[in-house]
Amino acid sequence: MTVSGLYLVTDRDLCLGRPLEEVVRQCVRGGVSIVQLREKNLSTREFIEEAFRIKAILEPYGVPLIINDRIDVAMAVEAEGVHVGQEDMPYEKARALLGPEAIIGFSVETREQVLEAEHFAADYLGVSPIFETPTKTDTKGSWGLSGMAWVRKNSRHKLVAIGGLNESNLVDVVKAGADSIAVVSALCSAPDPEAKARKLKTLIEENQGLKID
Ligand code: TZP
Ligand code: MG
Repeated sequence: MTVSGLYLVTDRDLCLGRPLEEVVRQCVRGGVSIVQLREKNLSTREFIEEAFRIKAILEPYGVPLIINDRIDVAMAVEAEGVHVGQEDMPYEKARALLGPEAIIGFSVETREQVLEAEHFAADYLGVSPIFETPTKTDTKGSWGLSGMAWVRKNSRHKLVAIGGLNESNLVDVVKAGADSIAVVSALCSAPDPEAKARKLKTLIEENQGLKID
């Protein structure tokens, strides 16, 4: 599977009171390519039950399910992969547990981490955050467009950009080298997630050929 297009990262608290499943269903109808289930407050049991429900929604569309952080949950529901941050399970351990076929994404917040990740066969790097965002505030600065371009030049990996991205700025991020654009609030809090997903996906696809080298 190649990492590209529009990447939804979920946040149930930003769904304007709508069930998360409904928002995810609308997003995949609108053309989201990958979904990461990100849950910070559910019990393990609830997380697994939720992951099974989301997986059932994604399967008919062939959209892979990525579980944030929790290797055990990913294994329990046979998700396609996991996303791990710098404070989570080390990449090598996650790979050893999940095997060669799993999609494993790895967050990078500094230049040192990008260079270190060259040693890992990660399926993508999450370039995090591109811009400051109220959705996640425990971040160390932000990459900006010039940082994104630096990562593109210095990494062999597929790059998923995340943080403060929406229709007003994602074209610049694609041109700076992102293979995929990940969003939380732009989709979860959209009045019409399906229409918004369609719009963002089209913008990404229209501009993917215009990357600055
Ligand atoms: N990781 C880095 S920034 C972020 C995550 C999960 C949140 C991005 O949220 P939004 O609403 O798309 O800015
Ligand atoms: Mg994490």
